[in-house]
Amino acid sequence: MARAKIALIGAGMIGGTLAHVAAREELGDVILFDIVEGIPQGKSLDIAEATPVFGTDVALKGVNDYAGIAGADVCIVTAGVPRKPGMSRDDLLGINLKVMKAVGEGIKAHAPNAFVICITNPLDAMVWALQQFSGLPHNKVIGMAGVLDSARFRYFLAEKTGVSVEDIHAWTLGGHGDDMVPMVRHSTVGGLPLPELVNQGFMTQEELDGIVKRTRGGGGEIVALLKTGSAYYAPAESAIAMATSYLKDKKRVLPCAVHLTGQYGLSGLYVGVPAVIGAGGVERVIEFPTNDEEKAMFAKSVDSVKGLMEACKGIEPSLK
Ligand code: A3D
Repeated sequence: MARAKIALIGAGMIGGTLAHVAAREELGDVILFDIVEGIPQGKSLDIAEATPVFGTDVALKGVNDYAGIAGADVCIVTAGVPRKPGMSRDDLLGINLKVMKAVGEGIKAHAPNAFVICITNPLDAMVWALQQFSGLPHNKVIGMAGVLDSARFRYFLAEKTGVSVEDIHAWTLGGHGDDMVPMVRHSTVGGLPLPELVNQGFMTQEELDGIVKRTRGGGGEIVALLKTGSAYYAPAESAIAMATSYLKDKKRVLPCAVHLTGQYGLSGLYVGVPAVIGAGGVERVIEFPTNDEEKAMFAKSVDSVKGLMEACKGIEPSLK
């Protein structure tokens, strides 16, 4: 069988890391696309020269023309600009919406059968716009945020409890903003829900509250440290997990920004929820039962996403 073809739209910090990981894991041949000449070519040649050391047989190519992504099975979109200290994700909207238009049209023309994973911020609004600009079916266009936010949550819980990250399952839902919703009651360490961990003395309620707060601000914490941009290792690994679930039909349950059609009482927008990702793209949305407090937090987060969608419509009236 021919190797899968993975197109990475945007060859910056996340795009380059995606290419590195995809090649190292032998996920498929990699096409790196960017508007800047030389960067995708240089990064792909550098990684290709590492394949004899990895021992993986994949081809890598850098391109500046959308014709180069023709026939891609997966497109991962990081094109646009990242945050700098003092900026919110929402500050990126004006620039990145224009980028999504160009990217969506490029995918529509050259890779209409691809499974598309958007990473560009502000995530929930950009993936919603990208789906419309590309015209691809909703089940084939998703956003990466929840896997990353949940990984941060899991890491902080592992650090606090002294339990392996492998035995911690944690979930963040809602929009990818600082009002995201870490699902404390549905997250577990060794099968025990977090409130039970507090009962058993693994951590205090104050420590758990601190972890929830740190998870919400996890992106900003890295931006403040790096000063020149935002996180890229964990975001790239998160998108690779989503692409792998699709390409290998693993049907993993991953928190992703997906198009809702009535689940969680919402429709017509993209927001973070757990979803089964397999060969059919988004195969099913998992609905967590929510109590009043969780419903209120989710509603606040969704309101932020709706506000960004309205701002996008103001800039690009073709969006519905
Ligand atoms: P960066 O290293 O600046 O890479 C972006 C790349 O996009 C650059 O190489 C640009 O040349 C390229 N680019 C700009 N315009 C276009 C265009 N029209 N077509 C093709 N390429 C273009 O940024 P990064 O890789 O660090 O981050 C990329 C995006 O991911 C940003 O919007 C970040 O805010 C976002 N991000 C999202 C998360 C989530 O969890 C959702 C996490 C971290 C970063």
